[in-house]
Order: sequence, then structure tokens, then C-alpha cells
Amino acid sequence: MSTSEENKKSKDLASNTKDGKGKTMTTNQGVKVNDTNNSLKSGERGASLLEDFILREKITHFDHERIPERIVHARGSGAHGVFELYESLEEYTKAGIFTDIKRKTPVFVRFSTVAGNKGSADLARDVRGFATKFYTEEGIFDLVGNNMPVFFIQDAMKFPDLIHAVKPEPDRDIPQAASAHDTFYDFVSHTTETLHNHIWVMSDRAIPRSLRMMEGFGIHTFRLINAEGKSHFVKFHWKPLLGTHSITWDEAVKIHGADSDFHRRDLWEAIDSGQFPEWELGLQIIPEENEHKFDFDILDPTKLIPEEMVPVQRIGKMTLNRNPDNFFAETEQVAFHPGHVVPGIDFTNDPLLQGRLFSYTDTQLSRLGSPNFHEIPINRPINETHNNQRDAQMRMTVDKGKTAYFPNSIGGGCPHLAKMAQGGFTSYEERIDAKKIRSRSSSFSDHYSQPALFYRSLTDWEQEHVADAYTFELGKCTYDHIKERMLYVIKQIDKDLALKVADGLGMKIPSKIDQPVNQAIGADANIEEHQPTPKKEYLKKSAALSLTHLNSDSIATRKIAFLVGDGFNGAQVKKIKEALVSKNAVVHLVAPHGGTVKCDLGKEHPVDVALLTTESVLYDALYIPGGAKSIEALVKAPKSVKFVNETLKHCKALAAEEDTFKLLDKTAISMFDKDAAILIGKTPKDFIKQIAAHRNWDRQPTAMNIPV
Ligand code: HDE
Repeated sequence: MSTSEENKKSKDLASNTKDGKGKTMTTNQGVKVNDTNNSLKSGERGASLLEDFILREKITHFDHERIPERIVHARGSGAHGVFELYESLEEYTKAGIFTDIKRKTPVFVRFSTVAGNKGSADLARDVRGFATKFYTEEGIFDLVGNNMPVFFIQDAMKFPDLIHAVKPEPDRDIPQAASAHDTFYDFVSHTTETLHNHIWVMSDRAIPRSLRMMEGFGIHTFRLINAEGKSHFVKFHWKPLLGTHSITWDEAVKIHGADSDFHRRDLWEAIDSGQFPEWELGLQIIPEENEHKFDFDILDPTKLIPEEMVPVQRIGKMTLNRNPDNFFAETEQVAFHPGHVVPGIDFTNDPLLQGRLFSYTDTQLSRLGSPNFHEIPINRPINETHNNQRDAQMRMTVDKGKTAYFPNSIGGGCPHLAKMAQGGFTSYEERIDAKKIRSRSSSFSDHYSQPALFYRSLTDWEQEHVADAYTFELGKCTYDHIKERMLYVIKQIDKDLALKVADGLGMKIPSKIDQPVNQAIGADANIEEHQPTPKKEYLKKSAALSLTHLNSDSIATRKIAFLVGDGFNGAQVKKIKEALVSKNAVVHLVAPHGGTVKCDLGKEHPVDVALLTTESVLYDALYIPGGAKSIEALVKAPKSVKFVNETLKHCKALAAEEDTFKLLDKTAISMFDKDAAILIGKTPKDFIKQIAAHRNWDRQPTAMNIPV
């Protein structure tokens, strides 16, 4: 297929784009403009005149440039791409994207943080949104998921409470994009269903290395419906081909200052340089008859189905291959909706999903201002749409003809209905025979087993990070009774974890607390009956939950800093750089000054970034070439010692040549004699292996003591 044919496959916005190249400036009414710099005045130093329609049009448009940001997931980054299927899933679904292996389905993905506003920093400790719009031939399918497999709450009714608790406190509007404050922990400690998602947020999953290196999950159990109308339950997973990687909290805090657009920039630069991020779509498929065979309720969105119980089948690949042309038109105006499904995909009764099916249309009405939001280019399906809906604000379509009703004879009965065999959507005929109640199923009452399973499945260093995160977050709370309640509920998950956090807070774990922990119940409900049930251990560990099992051999797009001064060893730099670049890593020459640096061969090399304007936390690994003059220059640049020490502290790979010890002796390197990720005078192969390993976590207990 030619490149132009390929491009046609991605969502085509061409008819709506313009760039003004070579064109004359006009008003929005098409009048040519001959001055856009001066308003019309009554004399050179006179008052401006109301008749200046050019000024008024320009200012009015400007005044209305912003639309309300999303109440949640306001900060986002998007990209276009394509989804390709490996094998037909005809047995389970009739959806074309999951049965036609010849198709290349265009997609648009928007990643986001949840709590912060549109201008907040990328590295907040938070859940990440992972929303995918599939422009299928049968209509739009939106998979609006997160980078964690479970959610905070079980019923949509609690969503405003959760979000009000985590957002900045309303009297002072702080803290921005941070859960570390009283109102959030007041809520969490009273609402134990939150504890599973919460412990994921305390883990390194909440501070990803890159949007390209995180998993995605549809969270809810959905249904797949085949041509015979048979249903299977399904959970959706995105598995990144670059592996799943995170950073440390110390780096996150520093990246906030060094580059608050770290994730957005990383996604843009990777796509721009042709290093297209890829994910495989995985499905966990559960036959209808197995619905009640688990130790938990598969309709409960605070539960995951361990991969050891139902394996994830990888069924296709998504490649993000094009940056948006315009952030506002695409990333900001894109409107996702879990209710956008196509024949072959259907809902379950998960009470969180059911509430979402209402919320997402409602939110678009307030954000995008009209029920015609589907006409905005990024939201338009690629197939034709016809119905009798008409008018409303900002209608773009010019509907022809007399009839806007059904049934009709004047319009020839059109648009006519589609039978199921012609692809008409019919809902799965689930049997319902029930009383109308406002309550929570007791099958949703196990709030401790899965947070405990998650914690048990982590390695020592991951558990250490979780304990540190709880201690940091609770340390920011000011009410002792909230911290005590939290210590009490953490103890129900894992006693050792609670002891570590209590130790860090300088507090004791209370043996009992005044009020019941689960208060997500009605006023007339029996409080005792709704307390979380005792923890169960139906699985010792789930390997898939630890980051150590989600690695990849690739070092593509990893950023490696080469610390150099004038006189560096040119041959060494050439050799290591070539080896890294051949594996698609990105190399930056970091020098004590900007401009160019001269190597020992007398050649000038452009400096990618001066030490003063960068930080080690923006890189994945460090290489220091030899060259006596270069090392002397680096010794004189005080920030280079900090650069090395931080690389060590964050357990990253560090390769240096034998003659760099004048610099290395000033750093903390001697603390790490047997560190596998410190390579002195070794081959590029060893370095590449260490970069691919992401971090040498064995270093962590010592690294914590490096004072940077
Ligand atoms: Fe959302 N959510 N949500 N959410 N959500 C929105 O829709 C809502 C939930 C998720 O990049 C809003 O268009 C309710 C779960 C993502 O544009 C809003 C409930 C999951 C995005 C909304 C939930 C998500 C949103 C705000 C509880 C993971 C960003 C703007 C019933 C499966 C999509 C918008 C994008 C956005 C409501 C729970 C993921 C207000 C009421 C569970 C990734 O409609």
C-alpha cells in the first residue's frame, strides 16, 4: 500500500483543515483586511470608534476562545493512529473491527490525568485516562479506560463525592493536581471500596515514565455478542510494546519543575521522530455460564480478574502514527463516551458503567455547547449518518427535503431502519426479573482481598515505594483522626504496610475507630451488614501486577545524556552513540555551556542542551566519555556532580570510561561497588542491557541516602 493510501486510513480531517499559506487575510465574512494592527480612531490620538467591525470581530472571537475544561481528565494529550486485528474473533463477536483482519481502523487516543486542571503538571501522582476512539465502518466505538484495571467506587452515584474530595479544597483552591490533602483522605477512610484503586495510586503505576509505557484497561466488564446473539463477558487491556515503566517520586517532584509538559512532549517527540508507540489489545473472555464462578463479582469495577485466572489473549495492535494538527480542534474537542458501541459489543449491569452511560453526553452538552458535537470533525464517524434529528446550535449539516420524521411516505420512508442482519443494533436480551431497590449488592462487599493481593504481588522495592507514598500523602494531611482512620484501614490490607506508614507518621495504629469504615450506604441500611467482609486469599500472588514482569528488551526512544566538556574523547562518543542510536535510543550531548563542544579530534559538535537548562531526571541513563580536558571542565561545573548523583539515586544505568574518576570520585559512586548498572569501561552491549532493564532497584536501599 502506498503512503498516501496509508494516510487515507487514518481519520481524515483534510476537508476541514486550512493553513492560510499564500492567502490574503480576510474577516470571517470574507472581507479583505488591510490593517490588523491598529483600531479605527477619531483622529491620531482620538477615541476608538464603535463602528470598527474588524476590531470587534477579532476581539469577540478572542474573548470566546476557551471552552469549559473537562471537570475530570482536563489535562490531556492526543494522537492519531490505526488499529489492526491479528485474528478473527467471530466466535465471540460480530463487530467488524474484531472480525475483519484486512481492516485498518483509524483511531484517536487521548491520554490524561484526572484531578488536575488543564494547565497542571504531567507528573502528578494520579490515575491516567486512556481513551480510544475507533472510527469503525459500523460507527464509533469508544473504549474510555484508565491505566489501572480498577476504579475507586462501585456506583456512579458516588462519583461527584469522590471528585469533590480529590479536587482542590473549595475554600482555598489548593492543592492542585494532588490527592495528598485532608478532604480526599476523609473520603477514602470512610469509603473502603476505594482502597483497591487507591493502593494502585500509591504504587509507581501512578507516575509513569511515559504515556507510551503504560498499560490501559477498560475496567468494566463488557459483553461481546456474536452473530447468533450469544454473549460472552469481556475485559479490555492495552499492553504497551515498549514495556510498562515508571519513575520514582523524587524524580516526579523534580520533573514538575524541570519540564511540567514532560509526558506531552515525550509523546509528541516520539511520534514526530517516527518512533510510533504501539500497544496490543488484549481480551479476557469469560463465558456467560462462568459469571458466578469467581471469588468476587465480575460486575464490581473495584475488582480485577487476575490474569492467572483468565489469561489475556492478544488480538490486535494499535499504532499511534500522527500528531494532531491542532490541539484545540482535536485533543480538546474530542468527545468520548462509553456508550458509543457498535453491534457486537454491549454493556453489563456494572452500576458504575450504567451511570457513565448517562454522564458523557451530558458533559459534552455543557463543554461543547450543543447536541451537534458529533459534527465536529474529530468526532465524526467515517461512515455516513442519517436520521431525523435536526437543527440546534451550530448545526453544520444542511439537511435537505421535507421529512424529518418516521414513518413517512413523502420521503420514500427514508432513512429506513436496518434489520439485525443488515447491521442494525439490537441490545442483548438479558433476562431481568427483580425488585426496584436503591442498595448495593452484598457481592460487592469484599474491600480488602484485592488490595492485599496487589500489595503481596509487588517486589520489595515496589512495596517500599507504596509505603513511602502513603506516608507522604498522609503526612500532608492535618487532621490526626483522618490519619488514624487511614492507618486502621491500611492495616486491614496489610499489617506490615500499616506499621511502616505509622512509623513514618510517628503515630500508632488504632485498634478500633469510632465510626464504621464503610459509609457508602443509605441512612436506613443496617450499618453492620454493610461493613467490608474479612479478607480472603484466593490467590497468593499475581505476577502480572508487578512492574518487574512487564519489561521489554527495547531501548527505543530512551533518552541518554552524554556528559561532555571541550576535549572529550570523540572516538568513544562516536562508538557508544552509534550503538545506542542503532537501537533507536535518543542521545543528547549535555555540556557545561551551550553552542558547540570540541572533541579531542578537533571537531565541533552541537550541544543539545546546556547543563544549566536541564536535569538528570529528564533522562533514562548517563554516559561519561573520557578525555582529561573534558573531565576537568565537568569537575568545574558543579551541576555535573549533582547530575551523576541523581542518576545513581534514581537507580539508572551509568556508563563511564576509565579516565573519568577525577569527576566520579567527587560523586557518591563509591557507595555502589557491586552495582550491575554502573559500567566502567564496558562495551555498549552491557550498557544497552542495563538501559533496557530500566532501573537497577538493588541499588535502592543505599541510593536513598544520597543527599540530592
Ligand atoms: Fe469518566 N468522565 N466518569 N471515568 N472519564 C469523563 O467526560 C464519569 C470513569 C474517563 O480524554 C467526563 O468528556 C462518571 C471510569 C476518561 O476526553 C465525564 C463516572 C473511567 C475520561 C466523566 C466516571 C473513566 C473521562 C469529563 C462514574 C475508567 C477522559 C469530560 C460513573 C473506565 C476522556 C468528558 C477524554 C471523562 C464522568 C468514571 C475514564 C464528566 C460520572 C470508571 C479516560 O463525563
